[in-house]
Amino acid sequence: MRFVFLFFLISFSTLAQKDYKLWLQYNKVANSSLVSEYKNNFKSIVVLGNSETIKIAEKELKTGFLDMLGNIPEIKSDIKGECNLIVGSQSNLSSQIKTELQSDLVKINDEGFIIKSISFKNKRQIIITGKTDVAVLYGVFNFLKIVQTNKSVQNLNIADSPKTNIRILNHWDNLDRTVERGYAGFSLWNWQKLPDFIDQRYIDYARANASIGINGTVLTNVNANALILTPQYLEKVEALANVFRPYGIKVYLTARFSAPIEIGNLKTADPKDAQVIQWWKNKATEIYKRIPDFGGFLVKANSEGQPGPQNYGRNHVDGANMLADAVAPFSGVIMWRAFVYSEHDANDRAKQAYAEFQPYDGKFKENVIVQVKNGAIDFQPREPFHPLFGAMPKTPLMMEFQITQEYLGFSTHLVFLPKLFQEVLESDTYQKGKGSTVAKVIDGTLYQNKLTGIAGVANIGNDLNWTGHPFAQVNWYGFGRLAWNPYLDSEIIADEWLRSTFSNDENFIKTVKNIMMESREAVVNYMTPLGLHHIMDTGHHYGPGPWVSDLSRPEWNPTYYHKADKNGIGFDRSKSGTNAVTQYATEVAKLFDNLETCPEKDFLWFHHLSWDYKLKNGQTLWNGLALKYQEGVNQVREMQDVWNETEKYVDSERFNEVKMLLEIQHKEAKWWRDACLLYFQQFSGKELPAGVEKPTQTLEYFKSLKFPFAPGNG
Ligand code: GCW
Repeated sequence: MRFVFLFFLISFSTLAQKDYKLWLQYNKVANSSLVSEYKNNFKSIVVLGNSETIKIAEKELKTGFLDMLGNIPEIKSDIKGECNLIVGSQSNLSSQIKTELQSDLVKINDEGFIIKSISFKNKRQIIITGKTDVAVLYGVFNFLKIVQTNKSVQNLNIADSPKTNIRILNHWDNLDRTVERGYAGFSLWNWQKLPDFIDQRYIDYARANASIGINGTVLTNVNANALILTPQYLEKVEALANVFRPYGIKVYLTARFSAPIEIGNLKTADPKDAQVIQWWKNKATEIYKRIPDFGGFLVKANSEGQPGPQNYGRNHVDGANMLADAVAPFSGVIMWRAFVYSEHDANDRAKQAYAEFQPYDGKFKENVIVQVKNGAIDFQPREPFHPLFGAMPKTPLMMEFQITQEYLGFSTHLVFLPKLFQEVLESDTYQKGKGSTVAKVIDGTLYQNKLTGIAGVANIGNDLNWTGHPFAQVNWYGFGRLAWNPYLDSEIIADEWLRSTFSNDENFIKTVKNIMMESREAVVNYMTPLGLHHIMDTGHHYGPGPWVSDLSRPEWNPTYYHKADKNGIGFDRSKSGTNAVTQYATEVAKLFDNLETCPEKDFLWFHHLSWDYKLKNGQTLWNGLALKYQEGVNQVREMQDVWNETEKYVDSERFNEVKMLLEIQHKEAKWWRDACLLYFQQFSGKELPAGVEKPTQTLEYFKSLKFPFAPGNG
């Protein structure tokens, strides 16, 4: 009977679609000496405590050991015998073990964990502990990762705590299950079947997030619908919150600023109106009654047509603080977005968020955190860091990254985003002298902020593989890892993800890691090299559209951003242009302002340069630009060549998926190169340099392409 059961379990787990299992594949450990090392080090597991979270941790260990080592060690509730793996929160540990761990326990915060080999009463033990049960769960996932990545467990000594408080996914999911800028199917949240039907996916989603330390999720789109705040929907939100809670994940919602009018029958949503204030207080009370650990609200106000306090002559501070008061009694937070720009403002769009928000420094309530996109425009393949970072010392700022690839090839291009995230986090704002990196702003160490956070716009949908592209999974994974530790090297992320998702074979790791690390530069090269930005086709942002110039709002037109003309190309944000550079600290402003010191990768972001401008490598700007486009295409070819050699390491399903996707990426990289170069050539009037391939089509052809049903565009 037992045999039959085991057989069923094993065959089920091999049959289950590999893609679906994300980085939790728990492949069998191939190296036999490692297998015996593991088995000798934990002959039995002692699980202390019996909360739902601890039960999840125990189940995870069983699944992990069964899949990776072929059997489940004995599970016990006491510490007799040798070589135990002891799993439980600090409060459940014996006082002797606590004394043994004293120096580690003082190091960790409430979500931090300890994984440590100790010799206790002459017995070898491995302890996984933390101050809370969720911390223990994090410890368990991290312990399993050690086995997944085939590392030794002989002398474990890890004490690791998350460096930010709010590590959160932002789902731009609509109530009709479409996902704004989503390229992986429909929303996971099946509102029609909730609250009674709990899809297994909700549990698997929570498990995947917990495994990387994500502790919050905003279920709904920032372009919000007030209906989510009605009892009919709150009941469904409550059901999701109940599923996520034992995994340490809090639920948040987007608050539509005009909700008091739309669902509250009030005449106004003025944040200074007594009835409006009361309405939000009542709403918060109602929500917290259902969901006592509700996280709070994320708000997009007075941005791209969303309602907000300015509709009533008030400002962002008035709006944010009014909501902050409503959730404060319940320890809720307000994440107020700084993504604002206006068609009535003739100012350079890149300057508007700073101009509007910086003067509000110190004016927000304690439980407000301002959410700032990584760059001043909008999630481009490359943007210099947002000038607000470091510029609001008295206001907690949280990072907003975009995991979904709105501007980076949807879910058909392999682009390893942790490399982009790292570049931003490492940028030095110089706001408190050298070393004032964005990471230090975000984790609160630069200005000693208590409230800290990182948000990632999710790339998750109901596609079988969650993210549309098998390699887009690493962007979710990497986001979580960097939210936990914004100082992590992206190469480590690539390495551990490859091992836990595909294979530990060194030949596979080495070459595939290389192409991942290069993939971000590749997409910059074939889309927007040398600081170009926002030249995607309009609305859906699919493919190139540098020629678009007829949209009602000036800053929606690609021509606004590249400003190509007979004299040259690029947006002059230097002192002789819009002077956006002065929004940065003096050192940084100088660096960007001066062509001698401005990094070439940011040239056309900050400068309008002549086609004959000489680049550092001696090429003219025109030739250099053309060669960059070609280089991007070549890099995709290299990615294809490398991938084609991996067949022996990868299951055929994922091998073929990635192969087909890389073919699409190659086709589209050429499309980008040809369309952009043909278009810019009209202004430069110059031939393509040697080494750049002939265009595959005419400019007219590229301009004629229309995509009325491109995904993610509502
Ligand atoms: O990136 C742009 C997108 C919009 C999005 C907006 C925002 C949710 O094109 O789809 O709206 O930014 O971040 O608010």
